[in-house]
Amino acid sequence: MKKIKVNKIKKIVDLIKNNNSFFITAHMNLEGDALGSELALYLLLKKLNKKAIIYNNDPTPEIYKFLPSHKSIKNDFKKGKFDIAFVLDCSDSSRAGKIENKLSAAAKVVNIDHHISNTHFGDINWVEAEMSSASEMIYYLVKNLKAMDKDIALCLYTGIFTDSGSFTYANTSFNTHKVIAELMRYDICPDLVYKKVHSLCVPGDIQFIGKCISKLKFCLQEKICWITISQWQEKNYDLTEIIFSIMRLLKNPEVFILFKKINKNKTRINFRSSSHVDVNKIAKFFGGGGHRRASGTTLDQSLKESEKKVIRFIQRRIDGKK
Ligand SMILES: [Mn+2]
Repeated sequence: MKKIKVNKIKKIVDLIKNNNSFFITAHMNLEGDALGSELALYLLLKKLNKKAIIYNNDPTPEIYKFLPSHKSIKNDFKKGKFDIAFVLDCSDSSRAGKIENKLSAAAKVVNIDHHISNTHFGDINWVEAEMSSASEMIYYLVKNLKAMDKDIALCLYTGIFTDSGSFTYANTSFNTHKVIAELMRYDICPDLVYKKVHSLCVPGDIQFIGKCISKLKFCLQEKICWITISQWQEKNYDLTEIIFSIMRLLKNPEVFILFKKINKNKTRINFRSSSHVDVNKIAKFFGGGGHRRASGTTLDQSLKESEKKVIRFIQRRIDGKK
């Protein structure tokens, strides 16, 4: 287990103490960790009587509208100067979408992230690739500033819960559970968070998932398992994770892949690894990135071409390791 970078925490705590105006952003396609870490940091800064504002590229998905202070999040960037810009859960500043151009409105950019592919784009970069989530990292700032309360705890719990796959992914550590235990002191209802985040499907969704699952393909003695989806339905919640969670029930696969047709010449690809295969490297080869166990990329190619290229590459890579 790697040690937490205490010197970075101290540095950022000092920056918070010694500055006054902050803006916070996270990656496009908001999910639990992006929103949980943003809102927890926002509530922390407000509690310390600082000026703080959250600017996001995308609107907040309906399912996360149970998080405290979500209404304070803005999508239209108002002109202004800030002391600090916090960029959370972004491996690269471009992941912040249109907000990337606004980072120059701040004197300093602080990059707080847990993606192994992080490009260290900030003036200060606190990157912990071993941590479950950006929310787990923000916990240490809150703890250091002795500001934990019920609302902050709910934001952090939700971020850690979602990014660790309900504490089942390999990024769930001893420390993750220690942090969760601390957060549980603040009246968290795990059953309610689970329901808000996971119990979301309507009957049509289950039928769609069933159709996807019926198209499972395999190669290399079932070590690689994938699905190509030509009619992808973007939902307010993450069907990708639901489909992966079903694929994960399989015993043999080491790599799971979803190919989703965005349009004729655009395919979104998500990778998951169940063991030693580093899917960050695979995604990187195809111009994307992420984590060792979870990554993704988008190719400017048809669904069929993308499938052929990626599967051939992985076959070679995994076979080559033997
Ligand atoms: Mn994250």
